[in-house]
Amino acid sequence: MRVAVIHGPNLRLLGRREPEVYGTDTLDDIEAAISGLAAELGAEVEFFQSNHEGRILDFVDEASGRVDGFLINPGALTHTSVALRDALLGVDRPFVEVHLSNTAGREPFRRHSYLSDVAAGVVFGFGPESYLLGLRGLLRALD
Ligand code: CA2
Repeated sequence: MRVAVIHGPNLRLLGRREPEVYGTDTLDDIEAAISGLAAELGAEVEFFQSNHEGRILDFVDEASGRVDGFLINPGALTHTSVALRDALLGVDRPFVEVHLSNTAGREPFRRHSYLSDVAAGVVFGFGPESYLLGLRGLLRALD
């Protein structure tokens, strides 16, 4: 199985700003943990991060030809992007939505996701572990 892991806007700031909300791990730390788990589970992973919505939409389309599914932390696009929802629905590959923070317990505008109802699953609130739980769930769904 091959999975593309997508990080949305501003996630490159992880570990450098707002550690009280997002923890102290950097994106590189998180990607190393994902790679380790993927190897253990016999899966291949590739990573993509962009601060640009259109680039993420293009990546979803382009990567869909070579991956079986997506693990995505859409960042703030979660709460704003019908375009990302349409892109993920359009490629006919399952995706799991993950968040570091417990979005249900934060500001009201973070409580709605344009993706959750069409995701194979959603994991939020466990910090970097959300990605690892999400990867396990996605691989199980793909099995
Ligand atoms: O909890 C998550 O993983 C979020 O997807 C993170 C997004 C936020 O907009 C979502 O509501 C929940 C923010 C990503 C930006 O990450 C930063 C990291 C450090 C400092 C500032 C932003």
